[in-house]
Amino acid sequence: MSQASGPADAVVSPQSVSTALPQPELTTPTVVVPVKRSNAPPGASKLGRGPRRRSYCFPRAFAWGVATAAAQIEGAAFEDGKGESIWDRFARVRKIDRPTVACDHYHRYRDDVALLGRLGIPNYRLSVAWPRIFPQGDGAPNPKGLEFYDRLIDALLENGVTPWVTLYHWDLPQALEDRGGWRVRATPQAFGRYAQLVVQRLGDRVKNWMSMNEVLRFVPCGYLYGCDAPGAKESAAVVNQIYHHALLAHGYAVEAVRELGGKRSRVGLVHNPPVPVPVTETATDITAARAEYLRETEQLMGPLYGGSYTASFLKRAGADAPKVEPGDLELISQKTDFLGLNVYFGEFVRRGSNGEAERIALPSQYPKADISWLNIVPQAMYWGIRHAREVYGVETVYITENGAPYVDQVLPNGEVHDLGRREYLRNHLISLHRAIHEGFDVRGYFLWSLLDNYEWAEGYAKRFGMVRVDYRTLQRIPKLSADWYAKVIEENCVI
Ligand code: PNW
Repeated sequence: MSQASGPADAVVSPQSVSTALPQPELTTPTVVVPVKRSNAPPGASKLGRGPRRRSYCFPRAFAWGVATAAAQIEGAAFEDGKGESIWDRFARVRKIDRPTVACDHYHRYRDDVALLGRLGIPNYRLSVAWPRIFPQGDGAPNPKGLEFYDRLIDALLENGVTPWVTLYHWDLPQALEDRGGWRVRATPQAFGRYAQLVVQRLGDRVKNWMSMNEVLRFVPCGYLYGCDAPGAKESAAVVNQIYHHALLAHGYAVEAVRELGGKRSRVGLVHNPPVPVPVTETATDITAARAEYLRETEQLMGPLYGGSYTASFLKRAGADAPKVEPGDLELISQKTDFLGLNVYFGEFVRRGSNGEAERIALPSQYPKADISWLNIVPQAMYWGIRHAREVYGVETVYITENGAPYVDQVLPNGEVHDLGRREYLRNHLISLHRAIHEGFDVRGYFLWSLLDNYEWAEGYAKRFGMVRVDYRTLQRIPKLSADWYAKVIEENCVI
């Protein structure tokens, strides 16, 4: 099947699927140097104008940016009235690194925003800390919390940086966890009230909203395996109900943006589907990869894009299926403006001898970044975008996170030559370019992350930043990848 044709075999009926993919206008390469016959390499004359010097240029309006999250950079965990979050509690109880100071962005935000401006980063994805706004999760808001985000947004705009705001990036107020957390419907309802207040307060300056970050990570890790906050290990029935509540929270956020965000405001979910990459790009392996993608994502994407839980999910869940109240699925499946995709790695899939999808285990020497789960599979960028379109009819996509941790060395001259990260990013951008070139509607890319930061249960040991943070002095040092990325943005091409 040609990639440019419609999702003929979409499995879940999507919101509205046009048959032809839009063809974005790619900017013409800025440097096209005709090769003179005299010094041309053998055979070059057959290429007409000579070799193109720029192969990977992006659409004119493409939104380049970097991403962070409140709990990972802000610190000031108990200042100016902020309430305790489940991460403050979890880290203390587990005796692991705590987010109490992190990058001290709460006090250094002006410098960090000025750095964004200096590097020429036009878009910045941040999150609002719910416990800063509602220290008890609900009830009376904290004026000082709101004032902080006022100042931050104003500073971004003054520096020519467009803010993109995530409403929930995992820092649930501990007070709500104590009352049942995501297990109870009261939490998505409280989230709805929080979303309304934030959209009302910042909506005059913020037009790009993201509801929830990575439901597929915080639910299983926080409530099934216990590896992330709040560290619970619940039954399948409770976990399925939690997924449903997270979807409801997304729905309330969409409603808040539609009602209070003003005309030009846009909203989407940030999703982290596993990405099955077909071992060969043949119809059989692609079909297998797609089947695997559907199985791994239908619990969320069925309700979001099809307005119902799929029959195959309900069959698998059996008696553990979530309880759904009238109106829930309408709230959840409201049309959004884009889907955010966080892409870090992929898994290889082929059609097995029994005709079913088969995952191929990676050999021990397969390349990895400096964290157990990050196998380097740049093709995941392309396939993550293509599967979303072909399986669920997703039209507009932003890459809301992509990046990798490496052990960085500060050289005697103070520089950090993080070429591992640079190659990772560069190869993923080339794969992203392929998707755009084939006509998929990808409008932007956010590098994870601006700064080295608090990598959740992994603490400060894992560095994802394009800017190094010295956790002793809190000094920031842009790495080679930051300078490189700034030039990519300036040229609008992979360089
Ligand atoms: C995302 N995995 O988390 C989050 O959105 C960020 O807050 C985080 O810092 C970043 O990616 C890097 O980890 C993930 O195990 C955590 O596959 C774990 C996984 C994926 C994403």
